[in-house]
Amino acid sequence: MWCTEQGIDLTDSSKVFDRVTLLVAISGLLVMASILVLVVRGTSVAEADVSGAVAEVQLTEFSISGDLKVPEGPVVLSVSNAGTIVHNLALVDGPRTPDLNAGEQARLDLGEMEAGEYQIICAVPGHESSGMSATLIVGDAAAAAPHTAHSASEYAAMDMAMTESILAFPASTEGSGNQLLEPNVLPDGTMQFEITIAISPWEVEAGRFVEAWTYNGQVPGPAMRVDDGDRVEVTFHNELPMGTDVHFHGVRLENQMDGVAPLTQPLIEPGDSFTYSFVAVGPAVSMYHAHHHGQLQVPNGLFGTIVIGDTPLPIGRVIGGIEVPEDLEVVTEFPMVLNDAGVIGYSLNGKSFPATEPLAVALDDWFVVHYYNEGLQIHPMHLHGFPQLVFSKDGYPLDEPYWVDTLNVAPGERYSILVHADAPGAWVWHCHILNHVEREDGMFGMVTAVIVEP
Ligand SMILES: [Cu+2]
Repeated sequence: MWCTEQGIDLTDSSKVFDRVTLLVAISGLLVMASILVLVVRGTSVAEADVSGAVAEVQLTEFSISGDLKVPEGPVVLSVSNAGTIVHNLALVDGPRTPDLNAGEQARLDLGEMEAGEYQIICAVPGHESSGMSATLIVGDAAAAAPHTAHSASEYAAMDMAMTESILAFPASTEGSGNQLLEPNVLPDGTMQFEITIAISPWEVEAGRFVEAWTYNGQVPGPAMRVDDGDRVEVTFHNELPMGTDVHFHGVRLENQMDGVAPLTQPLIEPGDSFTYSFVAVGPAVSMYHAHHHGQLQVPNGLFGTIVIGDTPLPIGRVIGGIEVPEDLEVVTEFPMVLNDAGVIGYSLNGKSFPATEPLAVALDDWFVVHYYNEGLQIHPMHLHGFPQLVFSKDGYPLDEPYWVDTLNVAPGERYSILVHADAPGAWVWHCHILNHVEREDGMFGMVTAVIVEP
């Protein structure tokens, strides 16, 4: 008898009664618990189905997607980081999730919300301007559809804003980047440069100052120009609140000068200095920028250009039926450094339109532009009026130069182009991703112009 084996004496009737009572009680509890689970599950499913108040939102590089239309009332976002790097989700001027590593989730309780459009962004520096911005529509979707919501007076205001923003060009601002840095020439001919890295105010557009991360207080940092074969020493003094390093992107040098802490050198700690030395190998059209936390430091302003020697031009050749004269003189070499993130945002040479610098030339001049993309996105650079002859990629002269009117420049890439200014006028020059250059309050960002005097 199993009960006896378990030590219960079946001959004792009171003990048997106790045991039965206990079993009944346990069974009852289990049934109650099951009912409770069903009720709870039923309630939560009903809430999601009927009110839609818990919306699923996914974060990736660099977009925000998911259920971005929710009913009026209490709104809770279930936020998942489906990307590969850290993101968060913030209601502009409202609550935000903690930083979420790849694969992590969090709930963002936005409380009671009235019908309308609300902006939600990733607040990690640089991510909003890279595309992590979306509109959360609360309530009647029809009331919030962006292209039907404008009244005639709102369209008229948009017309005026666009006109005014364009007429403000070129707006003057404090500071300009790419200033030629004079070397100290040592007795043995070494070209010695000194650069201080610090956070300094930078006027991106008229009246809008940001806390930029700068080389010698400029964005882009000072331009360095050396000859093929020069011995070069560049000393960087770190006055940032964090460590940094400097990678010479596109310059041939020894591994220990490659600027990748802690792999090739120790981190340059705050208050410390580091000297990079190399023998310049040209021709090169190159950049220098932070490598350590580049996702933060570079978009915020830590980038500059270094050109070694002269890249040969395809003079005296006929390319695509167009002759490039043997005796042409290049009137200027214009650096065009692209950025799209961080505190600087969409910009050309550290400035946002209408504060961008126009390029002024005379009729029939030939000029060279070096494009450098230090941003996080591709930018198809379109010049009105003139074809661009691409003669060098990443500083390497092309055997087969080619003509374009729009040139796609990816992050890290450099292209060198030759232009013949053979028609007078103010010719707009801009990235052709239209929301990199225009928004409801007018033209901004990656636009400038070539102004050809007759
Ligand atoms: Cu662009």
